[in-house]
Amino acid sequence: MSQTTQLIKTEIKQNVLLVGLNRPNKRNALNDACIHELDDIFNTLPKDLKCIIIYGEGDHFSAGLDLSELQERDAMEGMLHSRMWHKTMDKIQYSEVPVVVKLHGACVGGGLELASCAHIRVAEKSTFYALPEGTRGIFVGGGASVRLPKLIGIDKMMDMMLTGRVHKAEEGYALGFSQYVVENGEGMAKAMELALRIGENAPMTNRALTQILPRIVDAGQDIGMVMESMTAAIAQSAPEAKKRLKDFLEGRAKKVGE
Ligand code: 1HE
Repeated sequence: MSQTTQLIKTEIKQNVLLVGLNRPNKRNALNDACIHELDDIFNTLPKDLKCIIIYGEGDHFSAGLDLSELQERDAMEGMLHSRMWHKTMDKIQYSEVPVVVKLHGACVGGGLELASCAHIRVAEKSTFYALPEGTRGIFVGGGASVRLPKLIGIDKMMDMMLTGRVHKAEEGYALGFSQYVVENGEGMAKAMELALRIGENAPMTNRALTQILPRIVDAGQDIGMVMESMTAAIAQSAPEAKKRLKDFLEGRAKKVGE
């Protein structure tokens, strides 16, 4: 499967869905139509998919919200617009299969909000992170208030919003923006390597990670522990888990680190 609309490219390679933001001349600024297309893609994921990689065409991952669409909205429209982003970003965060995002160039504003929904972030050294909302006189609306402090801490987000501070890739890696940082031009190969590795996991484990772990974290200790026990019990009762455990005990499975 390979499809290019004006705004988003999709292609499947080895059961990995590649989703390319495709407005390079607008630095992959995300207009409403882009968000609707992303929403459609996550509503209709093909069967047997192992992983998803989101990336940006051109020199940047994404310049964030398409600011040209912001000018005419009243308060209610602004609220609905933000909630529309939330709905789509939630679908990405709680996706049936894990999402890897490959970053390069600008990963700012709504682009960073999109990247924050992914489960693995691979940043090329050209990547830079910023929240220009602070200096544009607006506020984040795509979920950054909730997701970003979990990655980098509220104080780092506060600094970015208040002072316009920009973090480069390697510093961003140390701060928690990405789990991987690679040389320019090597991000897609790394993302694919990770996607294929992720795809070897039992689907139940991957679902537990994308759909349950973030909710356990949000639930608080008491409820979270019960949710963990239930998830552990369900996961280990699956035939796939029993087979994998048997394979290990009989010397057929990889050891840790192999
Ligand atoms: C855009 C946008 C955009 C570029 N909306 N059109 N985000 C920002 O505040 C970031 C704004 N963008 C930039 O700071 C720069 O464009 C970049 C640093 C990302 C890249 O710079 P550069 O020199 O490569 O590109 P450029 O010349 O600035 O932009 C090329 C074109 O893209 C130009 O249009 P053109 O018709 O004159 O060619 C720009 O106007 C256009 N463009 N970024 C619309 N963002 C859910 S709430 C989220 C809230 C936010 O995300 S706020 C943060 C918005």
